[in-house]
Amino acid sequence: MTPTEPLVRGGAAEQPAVRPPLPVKMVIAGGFGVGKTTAVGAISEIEPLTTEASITEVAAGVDDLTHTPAKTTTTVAMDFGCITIDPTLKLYLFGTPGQERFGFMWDDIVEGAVGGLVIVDTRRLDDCYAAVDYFEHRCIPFAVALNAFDGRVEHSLEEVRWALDVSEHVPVVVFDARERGSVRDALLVVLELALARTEG
Ligand SMILES: Nc1nc2c(ncn2[C@@H]2O[C@H](COP(=O)(O)OP(=O)(O)OP(=O)(O)O)[C@@H](O)[C@H]2O)c(=O)[nH]1
Ligand SMILES: [Mg+2]
Repeated sequence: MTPTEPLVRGGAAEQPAVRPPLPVKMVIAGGFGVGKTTAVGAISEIEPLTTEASITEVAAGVDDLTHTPAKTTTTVAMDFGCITIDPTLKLYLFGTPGQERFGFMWDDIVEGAVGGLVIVDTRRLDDCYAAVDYFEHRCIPFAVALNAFDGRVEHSLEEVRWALDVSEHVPVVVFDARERGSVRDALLVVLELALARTEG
């Protein structure tokens, strides 16, 4: 066959295979009610799989709903969604449950992930320490995304960086968990980190 001859001669078997996009697992983590399920739902190209349970009166006494009074459900296992970044890469998103009592599931959810996005509500910084610690201790690349509830964040990026005591290599970005483009940009920051890790 000369170089100018087409690869396809009629038989399907002779057609060059089109590779499916590379599947990449990423975790959306953070404290209770910071917007993890919202973020997965905003970006997923499939109907996201959710495991929401109603917040009972008993749980409402345990979980702080002060800043999210409209919240009526909570994730009890995980969120799942996906987004094709380009023809070569597809992100599979796994959202963690936010409540501490479901922390035992995190290892299973994070297994095999290239990185994580830790969502933070700047009105309740304390709630995200556990998630930040989790990724730091396991040396999993992660970025911190400040969810701009009601369009604003309570502290500057530098103040949050200082309060969380994250290394200068950890990107801190502001985003809106309800906005598809905003979530996409935040995920791309994590992806870039993960790629740099594999190349480095
Ligand atoms: N105003 C505003 N509300 C938001 C934003 N993101 C999430 N919410 C609301 O905040 C509440 C919490 O969102 P969820 O997505 O359920 O939070 P979560 O982190 O998945 O919560 P758990 O799984 O229970 O830990 C919901 O009532 C959302 O509608 C945001 O960016 N701005
Ligand atoms: Mg949730």
